[in-house]
Amino acid sequence: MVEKANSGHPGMPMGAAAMAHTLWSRFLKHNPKNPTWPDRDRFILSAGHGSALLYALLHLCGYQVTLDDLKNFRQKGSLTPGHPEYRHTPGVETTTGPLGQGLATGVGMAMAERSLAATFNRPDFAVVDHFTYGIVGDGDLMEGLSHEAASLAGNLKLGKLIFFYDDNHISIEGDTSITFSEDRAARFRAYGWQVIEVADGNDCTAIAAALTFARSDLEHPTLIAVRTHIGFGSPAKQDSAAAHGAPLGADEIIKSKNNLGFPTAPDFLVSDEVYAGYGEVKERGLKSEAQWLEMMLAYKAKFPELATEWERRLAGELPVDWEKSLPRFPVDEKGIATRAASGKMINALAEILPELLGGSADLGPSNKTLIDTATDFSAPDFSGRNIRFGVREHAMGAILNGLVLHRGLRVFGGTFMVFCDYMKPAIRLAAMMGLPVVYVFTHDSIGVGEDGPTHQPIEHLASLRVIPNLNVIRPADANETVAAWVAALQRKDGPTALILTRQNIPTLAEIAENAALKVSRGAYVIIGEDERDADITLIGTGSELALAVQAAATLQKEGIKVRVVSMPCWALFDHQSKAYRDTVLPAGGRRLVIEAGSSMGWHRYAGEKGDIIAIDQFGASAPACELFQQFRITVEEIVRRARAACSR
Ligand SMILES: Cc1ncc(C[n+]2csc(CCOP(=O)(O)OP(=O)(O)O)c2C)c(N)n1
Repeated sequence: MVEKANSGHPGMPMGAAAMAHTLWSRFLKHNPKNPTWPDRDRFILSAGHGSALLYALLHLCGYQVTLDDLKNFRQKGSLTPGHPEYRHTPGVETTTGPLGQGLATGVGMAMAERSLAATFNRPDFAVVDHFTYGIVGDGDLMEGLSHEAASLAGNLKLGKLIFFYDDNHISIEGDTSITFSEDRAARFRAYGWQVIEVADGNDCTAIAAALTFARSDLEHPTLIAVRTHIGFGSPAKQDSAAAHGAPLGADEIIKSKNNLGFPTAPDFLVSDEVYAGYGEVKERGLKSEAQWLEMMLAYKAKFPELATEWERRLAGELPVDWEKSLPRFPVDEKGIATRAASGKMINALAEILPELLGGSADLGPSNKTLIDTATDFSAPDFSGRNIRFGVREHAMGAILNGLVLHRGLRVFGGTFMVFCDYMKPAIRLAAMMGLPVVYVFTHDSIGVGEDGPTHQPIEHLASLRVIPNLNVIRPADANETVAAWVAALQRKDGPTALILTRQNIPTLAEIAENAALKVSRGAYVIIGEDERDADITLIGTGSELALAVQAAATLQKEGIKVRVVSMPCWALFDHQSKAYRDTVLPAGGRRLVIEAGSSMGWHRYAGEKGDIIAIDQFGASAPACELFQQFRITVEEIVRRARAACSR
């Protein structure tokens, strides 16, 4: 495959073939004819650069991946792209390639399995009862993320999580000893994992024995550390970095095939014997799912309500009328912090949506992410809905992806907004995979105050907004916060970041009615809707909208015709019809944007004649109200700049 594509990574697939074959042909519970069977075992190739191995397995097992698809490896439009892509290739459970994320995503899947089992399983009815398997390489284990994820998995005693470690001692720059000399087995044992070592990566009997042993321990996740040889069989390139990421070369391929006792021609040869062997996998898969379906029929008869709930949750549908009893906040000048409004919303939602669970990276009390009536998700109590992620933002991001990928759950994860950078790679994958994860990012600007510039997001809004398919919603008060949650939960095809204040902000009269509809449009006029020929339009988000409203009152007294637009979400606004966008921001009008963050990107909405009040430098440590003065995010500044704009 790699040779034909003239690019890719041959070494990992050649070295890890025996462990993958043993798992897929003898242990993995899956039905290639139905890659979405809910109780299948999950498999994650965390070392995603070894994608050729996964595609070959999918083909052999009878997934909809043909020999021609293998021949088209890495080509435009093929089913077999460079790295595995979720929703692209049947049987690929998650997108991998960014090293370390696959392991953490697997932890999320194993947590989902435990959570759903705790809810739906009954004696003699194992509705959810599967393993989560995967393969990590040296690169995965070098990444800090692997520490975060493995530590949490050990703490949670995720005994049905089993990863192979492709321990081949080679990465791109050569022998791993140049950077990576700790005792990996001891490290994982210290996390609370069971570690099984297999000395010969081609000993299928030893690998099978390790798998059997791993599966018998339901108290500890297992790492099966297998000593492998990158590029196994290649006379010139085995055990060298040369086998990692470039084709071996036509001559070396012939030599390798000779060395391994394979026919040298034709290319892409699968013997009848191999197909016949994997035929049994297909048969077994069909039988396993049929048995499960039969059990589910009996389950449905015995537990009809549970069965209906199971089907609803798997389909990702929200309960009928779920929006009927959501919190509403009275107009109030003192108001409430949007993080607090979000906390009330989470608690209201927890009553309505049993599938909702989540937590924070050790900031639950600050992020207001705790569900008051729920217990912790923990080894003795997997029915718990408060996930304690610990100070592990990156793992939290990838675990959230795994929880959603499994299906059956809706999830959220919180941290201080400034630390969203620690989880960006996982947010990016959620957006790429179209997963409806909700991020609760609180403490959203210099409003953080005394904690100072390290804790005050400046460039973060801009950097989140540029991620394709991520909806970034910065609500302007408590009712917009409720509406933002509604928009996030209604989404099925991508994640949403909620950007919330630490400090109280007024609950505005202009927003109180129909907030959900308004926020779902991304931007809407809150003052001066009929004034299409206004002298100036003020555009605000989050805590700055209330300042714009106050400034508008002053300007109106001076005879200036003002419109005020609340713009909680660029992405939602960009998806509206041109006609709607033109009613909100009529062409040619003067505009002034106010947001306590980087101005980057706002020029698109401010227009040619527009002005932007923003913060393009790091913040400072002081009480928040003094910082808003210092950085000129004030009513006076808005009035001054609006007047100046109108006189130009
Ligand atoms: C986060 C991240 N950093 C860097 C890379 C680029 N990269 C791909 S494979 C690799 C080396 C991985 O080494 P190892 O896991 O030992 O793979 P092997 O050489 O055994 O194939 C690197 C640095 C990546 N894919 N993801």
